[in-house]
Amino acid sequence: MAQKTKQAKINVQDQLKKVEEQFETFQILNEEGEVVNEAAMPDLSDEQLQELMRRMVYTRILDQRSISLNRQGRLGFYAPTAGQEASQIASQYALEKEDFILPGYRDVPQIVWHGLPLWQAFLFSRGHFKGNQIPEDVNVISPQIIIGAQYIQAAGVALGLKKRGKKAVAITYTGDGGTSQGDFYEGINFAGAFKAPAIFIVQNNRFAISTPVDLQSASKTLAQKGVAAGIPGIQVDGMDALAVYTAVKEARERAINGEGPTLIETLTYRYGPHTMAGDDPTRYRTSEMDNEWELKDPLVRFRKFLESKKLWNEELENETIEKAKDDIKEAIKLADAEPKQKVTDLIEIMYEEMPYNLKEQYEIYKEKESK
Ligand SMILES: Cc1ncc(C[n+]2csc(CCOP(=O)(O)OP(=O)(O)O)c2C)c(N)n1
Ligand SMILES: [Mg+2]
Repeated sequence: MAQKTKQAKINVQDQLKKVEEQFETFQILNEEGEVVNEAAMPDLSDEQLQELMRRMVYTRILDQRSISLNRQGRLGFYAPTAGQEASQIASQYALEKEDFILPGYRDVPQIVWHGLPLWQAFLFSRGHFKGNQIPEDVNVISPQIIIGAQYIQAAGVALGLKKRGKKAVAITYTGDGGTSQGDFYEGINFAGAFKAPAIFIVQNNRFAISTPVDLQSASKTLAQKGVAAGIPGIQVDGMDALAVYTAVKEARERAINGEGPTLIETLTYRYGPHTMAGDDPTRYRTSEMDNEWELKDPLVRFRKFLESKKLWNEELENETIEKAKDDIKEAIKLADAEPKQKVTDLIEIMYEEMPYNLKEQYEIYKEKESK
């Protein structure tokens, strides 16, 4: 005989529902490029709006060229970015040069726009150590491959900035899958406890390789994971450059005013495969889903918005495309001109003073490489 469920004394369903309802998606531009939230419009000049568009178009070309260079065997590791431009480029655009970026493997565009020369980004892709020798005045670290690890590092960098009295933030990125990692929770919790000036971005592109986000977590939104750390969590339309920009800009202001970190979930989509190492998205995504997301495209939407203000046209678009292609050609030439890395290079750059066991190996390799 089935047991009768006892009347619960605590309404847990209601409690959870109330929390979930707090996380509405923040949007400024709809899919048609129309302003649907005038009050939230960021304070950007016409030139700044054009620059944001220019960077997104440029980055789309960089993605297309990187994919083809990878297929030609001229690049190594590459994680495609098309579809995620608003989430990536508009979030970086809200930063200042003194802010630190701690990227994941898909976040190469943000560090390039923050100042990493493109030829070095190409060398990073090839696994060449010169790709990780970030110029002194560029506040970025190398892209992290270990999912979520950069969240902890960002909390530390942010605390360091605070202790030194800097008016700057540390921003880091992970994916929807990354929010299942222990490092994710440790990072946001630590930053929350110390009111560290950090911005934690979760680029929710719906999949962790082939695992859909609703199998990844029972959490209705990923933004609400901030609640447990006592920090604000915001869900943003990640295909809307103006919404992403505004959310990050405000998070930055709160952070440098001593109000602590923010978690920002950007709802986005990667059009391409997970990486260029053999992933086939048709095995886990339907073409209906792809089409639905392509209608939300961040470039199409922002282009419509700018065209309605007479701030964008075909000529500007083509100029940007040509500039991107020229820069990429030049950068790949520079990357090719870099001498092939040797084992002795790796030993030389590792320690200020070489330990004795490495010295022995160094001599062996020096001898081998001289032949
Ligand atoms: C700690 C760790 N576990 C597993 C992997 C293998 N791995 C690489 S990417 C990935 C999926 C990540 O998905 P998500 O966080 O959603 O980011 P996305 O690739 O979609 O941008 C996994 C499991 C890894 N790199 N690090
Ligand atoms: Mg993902």
